This record gives sequence, C-alpha cells and structure tokens, in this order.
Amino acid sequence: MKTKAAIAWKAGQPLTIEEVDLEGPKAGEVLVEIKATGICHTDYYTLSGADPEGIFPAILGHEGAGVVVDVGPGVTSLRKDDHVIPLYTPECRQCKFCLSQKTNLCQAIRSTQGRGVMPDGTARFSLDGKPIYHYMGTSTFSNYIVVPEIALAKIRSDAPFDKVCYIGCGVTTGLGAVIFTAKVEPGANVVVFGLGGIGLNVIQGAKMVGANKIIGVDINPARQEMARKFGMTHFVNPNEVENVVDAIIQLTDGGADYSFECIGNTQVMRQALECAHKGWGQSIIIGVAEAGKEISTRPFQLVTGRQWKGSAFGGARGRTDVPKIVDWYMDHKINIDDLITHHLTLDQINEGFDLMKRGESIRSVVVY
Ligand code: NAD
Ligand code: DAO
Ligand code: ZN
Repeated sequence: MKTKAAIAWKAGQPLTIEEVDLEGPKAGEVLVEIKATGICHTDYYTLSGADPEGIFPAILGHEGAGVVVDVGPGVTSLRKDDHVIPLYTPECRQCKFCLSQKTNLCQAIRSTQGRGVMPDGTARFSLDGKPIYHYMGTSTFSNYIVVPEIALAKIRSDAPFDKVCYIGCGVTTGLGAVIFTAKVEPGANVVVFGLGGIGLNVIQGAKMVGANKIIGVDINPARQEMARKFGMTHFVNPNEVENVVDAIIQLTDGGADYSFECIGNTQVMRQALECAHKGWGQSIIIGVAEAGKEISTRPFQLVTGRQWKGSAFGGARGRTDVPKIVDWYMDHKINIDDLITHHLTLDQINEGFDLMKRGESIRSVVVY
C-alpha cells in the first residue's frame, strides 16, 4: 500500500512529505493507521545529526496513537479496530530483561530496531524501490506503520488520539521517572532541570505523589507560568543566580531528595547530582546528551551518599503501564491538554520543529 509520510533524508535538512510504499504486516506484526503524533525533542536530536544511532533516510516520530488496520499471522493480543499506542520500548514479557522485573528495557527486538529495520532485518517502507528506514521502531511521522505486536499498547477506545499520543513518550517519561524510577515519596523535595515537554511532566508527577517543594530550573523565564500551573512551587533561573547548586541547597535545607535532568546537557547533569542531599539524594538523568559527551563529578559526591541514576521511557513497561496512564488522563488525574500548545497537519511538520527550537511550543501534535 501507499502511505503519506515525512522523510528525513539527511541530518540537518527539513523533512519532505512523500507518498511511500509500505509492505503489509508479516508474522507477529501489525499494520496501524496513525491518527496523531507528537513532535519530541528526541526527533530533533536525531534530525540534527547529534544522535550516534541516527540512520538516514528514515521516517522519524515516536509519540503516536492510532488504530489497528490489519494483523499478520500469529498475532494474538490485538485485532482490527483496536486503539493502540506504539512503543519505542517494547514489552515482550519473555526476554531476560522483561523477566528480571528490574528494568523496562526489553531487548527482544533491540538490535534490529537500532538498525532501523523490522525483526526480520528488512524495512517495510520504500520509495522508488529503495528502503526508507524505521525510527525507534515506530516512525509515527507516517500515516500508516507496521510494528511488532510486542511494541503496541492496547488502549481504551474513547481516549482522544490527539492528546494520548503524548503518552507514547513525554507524559510517560516524565511521570514514570518520578513514579517508577525514583519512586518519589510524599513530602520529598524535588528539583527539575529543564521545563519542557518532559520536565513539566516530571513536575506533574511530583505533585501527583505529594512532593513538598517542587523547584523548577530553566533559562527560559516564559516556562515559569506553565510550570506553576502544573505544581512547581519555586523557580530558579540559572542566569539570575550566582550559583544554581548553592541556590537549590539553600532552598531545600541541604539539598534535594530527588533531582531530574530533563535537558540533555552534561554540565547541568553535574549540577543536578551536586544539588542532591548528602547521604540519600538521588539524581535521575532523563535528557539525552549529544554523541561523545561524558558526565563527570568528584567521586566523593557518591561516596557521601548521592546516587546517580538514569531513566528511559520513565521506567514504564509499555504494554502494562501505558493503558493505565491513559486511564489517569481520562479520569482527570493528569493534565495533558494544556501541554499541547500547537496542532499541525503533516504538511506543517517542519514548523513544529521550528516552534520547538524557538522555545515557543511545549508539544506540537500532528493530526493526520
Ligand atoms: P524541550 O526542548 O521541550 O525542553 C528543554 C528545556 O530545557 C527547555 O525549556 C529549555 O529552555 C531548558 N534548558 C535548556 N538549556 C538549559 C540550561 N542550561 N539550564 C536550564 N534549562 C535549560 O525538550 P524535551 O522534549 O522536554 O526533552 C528534554 C530531554 O529529554 C531531551 O534531551 C530529550 O531527548 C530527552 N528525552 C529523554 C527520554 C528518556 O526516555 N530518557 C524520553 C524523551 C525525551
Ligand atoms: O535497550 O539499549 C536499549 C535502548 C532503549 C532505548 C531507550 C531510549 C530512551 C531514551 C531516548 C529518548 C526517547 C524518546
Ligand atoms: Zn522483553
């Protein structure tokens, strides 16, 4: 079949909209019509050329929601018309990683996903007979996609696609980092570095679990208003204080119980670790740094009890946790609507990247 998609031909170049060929689902695969997709900073990271795993030409996008159109042989958990969210972190429930119950990093299809192909080693997308590669196993900047069954979360059918697509990455990453990775407890003091599409969801998660002080840090003062709406109690602009770490240590009587880096800046990762409380403070890295960057601190920071951790997709097990997060949204326990600042058509997708680069959007959502 044909599908309309935005193609990333080369790092640093705008996407172009094309009609591409899409092969149908093979064994264990599912054809999905994507109804809406968010544009995340990680799509920009790959498009910019900073991603060491970036492959071109590819169809980017990993924050979608849609409807099952057809299933391949052997698919048992999904059928036509089911509503789904594609998962860049699948959940096979059979690999060593899934069975460990210690991580959400299912490895069942990791090697082929990282090479931009399906588990049989080939791409389903092509143009003029040449392969166009998949991205993060999802490629939601295409109206139709083929994905393995283990990389789809089945969700309730009354949830609006243009809102719950954000649960495919940003919402789950932010809330999950608080709830599943850090397990923040009521009364804890929390610091969030970077108040974008991820950081605001960390703030919302911290409020949800009953954190005490929720301190937001951002160089963009315009982020303050939205962050307060989501539960931020204090704001620090690094350009307005002499030393961010000292400012946070003062505000928290010795340091944060939990800090979250939601930018991808290795200098800020160090600040986030060093503002954590001596003896027990945990710092969670969410931001994805440029290829080749390294983190550093004095080892004594760890000897004296601070812990450095990371979180991918919020530590969420997609097929298990994503449907629950959709329920939280439908039950008004979380706010997604106010974070979606722009709705676009696929033809306007490059505008979505421009809005992000200028710091004018939180989330732009493309509606097909
Ligand atoms: P975003 O661009 O929407 O937000 C980043 C925010 O950081 C902006 O508000 C910006 O003003 C602020 N900022 C930039 N430099 C700063 C500095 N030096 N000090 C303080 N604030 C600063 O990005 P996003 O969509 O929220 O994504 C944030 C990061 O999370 C990216 O690196 C993205 O790739 C990563 N990410 C990780 C995961 C994961 O699973 N770990 C998932 C999705 C995204
Ligand atoms: O299992 O080795 C692995 C990689 C899993 C990918 C996790 C990606 C999380 C960070 C990228 C940001 C996603 C939008
Ligand atoms: Zn697995």
